[in-house]
Amino acid sequence: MHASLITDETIVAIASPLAPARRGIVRVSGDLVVPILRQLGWLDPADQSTRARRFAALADLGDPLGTISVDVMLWPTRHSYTGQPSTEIHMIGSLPIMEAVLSRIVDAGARPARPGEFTMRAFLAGRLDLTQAEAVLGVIDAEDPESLDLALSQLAGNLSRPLQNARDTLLNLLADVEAGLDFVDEDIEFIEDADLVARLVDLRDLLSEASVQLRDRGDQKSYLSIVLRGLPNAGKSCLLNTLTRTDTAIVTDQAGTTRDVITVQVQYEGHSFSITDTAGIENRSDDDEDFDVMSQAQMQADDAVRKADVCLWCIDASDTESAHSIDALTMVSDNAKRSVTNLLIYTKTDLAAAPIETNANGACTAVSSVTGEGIEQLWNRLRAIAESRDAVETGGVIGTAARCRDSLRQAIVCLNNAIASTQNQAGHEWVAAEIRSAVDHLGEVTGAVYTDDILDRVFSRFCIGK
Ligand SMILES: Nc1nc2c(ncn2[C@@H]2O[C@H](COP(=O)(O)OP(=O)(O)OP(=O)(O)O)[C@@H](O)[C@H]2O)c(=O)[nH]1
Ligand SMILES: [Mg+2]
Repeated sequence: MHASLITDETIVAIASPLAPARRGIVRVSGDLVVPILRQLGWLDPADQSTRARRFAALADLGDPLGTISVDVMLWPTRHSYTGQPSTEIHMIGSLPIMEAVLSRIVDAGARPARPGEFTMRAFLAGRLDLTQAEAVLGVIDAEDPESLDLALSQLAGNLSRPLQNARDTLLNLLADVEAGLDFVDEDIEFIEDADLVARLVDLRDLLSEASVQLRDRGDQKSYLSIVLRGLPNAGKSCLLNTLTRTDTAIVTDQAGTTRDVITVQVQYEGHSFSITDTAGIENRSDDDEDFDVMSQAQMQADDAVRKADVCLWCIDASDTESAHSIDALTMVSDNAKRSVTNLLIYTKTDLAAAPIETNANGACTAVSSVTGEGIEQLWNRLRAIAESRDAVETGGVIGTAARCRDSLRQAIVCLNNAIASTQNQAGHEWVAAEIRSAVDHLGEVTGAVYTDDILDRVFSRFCIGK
């Protein structure tokens, strides 16, 4: 059994960020909460109230910290987030103080919590279902407004509620079919075949719709966006064409060919990428006749870099002044969005006077669009970035979507089998078996049926204190 499933121990953790802050919170959950507070002298033994309440207490933290005043929130009964007696001790957000409070509580009988253990208890107490528990994780992890929105709406149950209803309807249908099985000799039918098929078809369509919604969510950010940036004539457009195996971008030997940003989608070994070509980096003065066009092109390009996951800074290896161009590029890349992965790409290596030094981790790659040299290495590097990003996202909302979609797909297969069995008059025991597996698969989505393995995967990703 997963260790965190043992819920009769009282657990404690620092629940606020482990950094100096105005307020710090230490959270405790379990049957010993009230005895511990009494033992530490933070709760008056005469106070037997069962109401949730908030009060001030003096915490003696020993030398050198002395006595500090803390704010105690107490849920003495099972009406709490975790479904157990719980308390939160609020204090100044100083790490040594939070740690001292935590160790006093451990000395009094609690044990340090494992990651996600509070949320796990909330789930086991029926306060949350699995999709909501994952949504809590999504809220904690959400990096951008869209994933935060998605996580919050999942937390509100907009995904799990309709599926929960579908599962209940299926259970009723199953009861009807199974009741009929008991009376098969008497030829009593609790549900007509035509009615059964109609109801199964309705449910299947509902699940298919949910599955499409999930796919849209899951695919929202499943591609890696790459932008090409560099001085005019660096070979960016040529590289776009090579990477996408198209002739999308115009390539000429004149500097300043590309103006508009051009994006091409491409698949490489099962990963989706979008590659964006931009105008070369140029400083124009307002005397130039195409100043407006150029400055708009620069703005569009900067915007593309801000939105991208990876920026390929292209440097012409045949350009003897490339050292100078590196300076220019470093400057620009410093200004670019900090979460973008910057890779240095030497282009036109077939024209380079001397071999280019690249580094092993792929942060700097030498390529030639003419000979194809280095293109595979570049792809490998991009694929590795896509994979590591997928791994991170599987930890969040996208992971929920993928897991739910898989269970939904299996539920739909079962319902299709049930429909076919009914239409072919294969016997209601077959139909019942298929409906039962569909119920189980739907249960996996909302956590009504759960295995240690799923729980482990979901909760081990939480941070301690959540
Ligand atoms: N030999 C060689 N020539 C290249 C290579 N890549 C690009 N070129 C040439 O370099 C010139 C500029 O290439 P482009 O791809 O248009 O350069 P760019 O960076 O898009 O230029 P702008 O759009 O003006 O900013 C063209 O004449 C290309 O044929 C390469 O790998 N090897
Ligand atoms: Mg170009």
